[in-house]
Amino acid sequence: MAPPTTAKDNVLDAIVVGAGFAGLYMVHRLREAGLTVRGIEAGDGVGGTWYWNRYPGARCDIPSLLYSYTFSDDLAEQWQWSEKYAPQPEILAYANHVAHRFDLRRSFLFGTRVTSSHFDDAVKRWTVVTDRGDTFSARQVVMATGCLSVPKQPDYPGVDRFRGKSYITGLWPHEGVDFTGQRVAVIGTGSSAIQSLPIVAEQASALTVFQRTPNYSLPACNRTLTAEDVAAFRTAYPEYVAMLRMGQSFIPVFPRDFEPPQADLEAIAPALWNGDGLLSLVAFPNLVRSERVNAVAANYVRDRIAEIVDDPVLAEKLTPRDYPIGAKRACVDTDYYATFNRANVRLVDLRETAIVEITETGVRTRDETIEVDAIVYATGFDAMTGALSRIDIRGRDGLALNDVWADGPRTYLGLQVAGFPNFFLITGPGSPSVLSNMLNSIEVHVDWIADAVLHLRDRQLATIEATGTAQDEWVAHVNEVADQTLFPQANSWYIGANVEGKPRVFMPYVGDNYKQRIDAVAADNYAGFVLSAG
Ligand code: NA7
Repeated sequence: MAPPTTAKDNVLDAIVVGAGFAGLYMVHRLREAGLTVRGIEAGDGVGGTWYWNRYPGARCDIPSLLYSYTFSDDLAEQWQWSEKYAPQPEILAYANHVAHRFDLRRSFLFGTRVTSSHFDDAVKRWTVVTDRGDTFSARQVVMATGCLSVPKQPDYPGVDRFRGKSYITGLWPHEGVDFTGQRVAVIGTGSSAIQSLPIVAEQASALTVFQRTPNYSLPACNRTLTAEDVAAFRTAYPEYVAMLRMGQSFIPVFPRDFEPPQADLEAIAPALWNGDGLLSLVAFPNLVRSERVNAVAANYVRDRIAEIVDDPVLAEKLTPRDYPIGAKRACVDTDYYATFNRANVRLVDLRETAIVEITETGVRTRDETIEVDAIVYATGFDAMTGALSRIDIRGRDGLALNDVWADGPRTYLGLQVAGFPNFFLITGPGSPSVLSNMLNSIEVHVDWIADAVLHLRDRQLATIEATGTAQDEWVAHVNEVADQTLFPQANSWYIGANVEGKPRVFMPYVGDNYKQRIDAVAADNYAGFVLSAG
């Protein structure tokens, strides 16, 4: 580990935690504005979730042309995606390209974790400490720590006893893994498992999949991007960016109270199978608000599973029945359901049995022991709050963020927490975040935060801090709009249900016109925030 930085470098305008897409752009914006900024990143390189999630088949579930920054026309012009849904190595290469192009690496400390961040009211500055002994003093702290950056650690009895190889999808070895000829267990059937299983199944001699909840997955219909695809996107690009800047979606979305007759819905449903993936769900009229509409889409997917999977009993086990489609993040796959037709693939339904322990040689359920050479834990993340809860964050008067959030995260606009001046979240709870195109939401937040910081600087103000009242009202609004949807009906990571003991609170914001709202707040002299001269 490198020695701590020297004291002369350590008094800064801003600290940015994380070098994923959010941290990279945040550092760029603040540095361009002439601020002194230090980024701190636990990994040894940029890319965030795309640095860690190197499991086979990892790729984005939003089309690559849209899963791209829009802040630089030159960047958009130069970068060429090869596939409709880019694979992880290419997305990581994109992050590296951005870091190189804007010379961002020199502002980051890599291989370094922030352990604490405390606000000192006397000097209106944050003291940020890292695991290698650095101490920084910063006016602003921006947490670009990601929504899916803390993988759940397997906690079955006996996990450490296993003599084969164990892997966590979110912490995949950089050198890759070859499962050829091995007996492999994969635990979990979320997006990471659904993307990786078809590839693991081709290599393994035997693959056993442990499923707790069946998932809705839509076919990616992934393919190489053609010159025509790229040209069409370039033609539409100015309009696309103009819509984003106005806070509108480029994806055609029906008005929320638009409920076509049953026959029309059934005519729309096949669009779920055309490769638009999550965009086809977003475009489905009133999908997350109407049980009747949702049932049409869900039944369409259920029928496709029955068609694809040869064994009807197995097909039924793979079919989600007890939660609405889209209420838990749907997946986008290549040959996921068909993989279960292979002779070397077996499903263990954890609704019929349970994993009792991991033994030295395999996985023991209530009914049998399945001997394996390798276990892949594809069991998800402590989402949205996990990275923040692992840092000792204290605001005014020593107030601990973990105490404030003991019953679930509370923010104003997803951007700030009352009692934590000059402390910002990017794509935090209470913002659209994981229910939007993350690259777009990151840009919206980074621009808003950068503008707020520059607003303070230009007026020689010391702090910006959300008021408790504004925060209470926002939290009530976030809950109210979530309660008008079907989202609370699923035990998803959106609601913290996948982590034992985590408060059950719906975290993303599902209301309309989010960007217009936060822009209006800024235009109204940061209504709901207190700006102080210090
Ligand atoms: P997810 O979507 O949280 O999936 C995790 C899977 O692991 C899911 O099927 C879980 O079942 C299952 N799980 C979690 N804990 C256990 C235990 N203890 N035993 C058995 N099964 C378990 O994470 P992913 O990494 O796949 O995807 C995360 C996001 O990355 C994804 O949504 C995309 O945005 C990209 P459950 O459904 O909780 O019953």
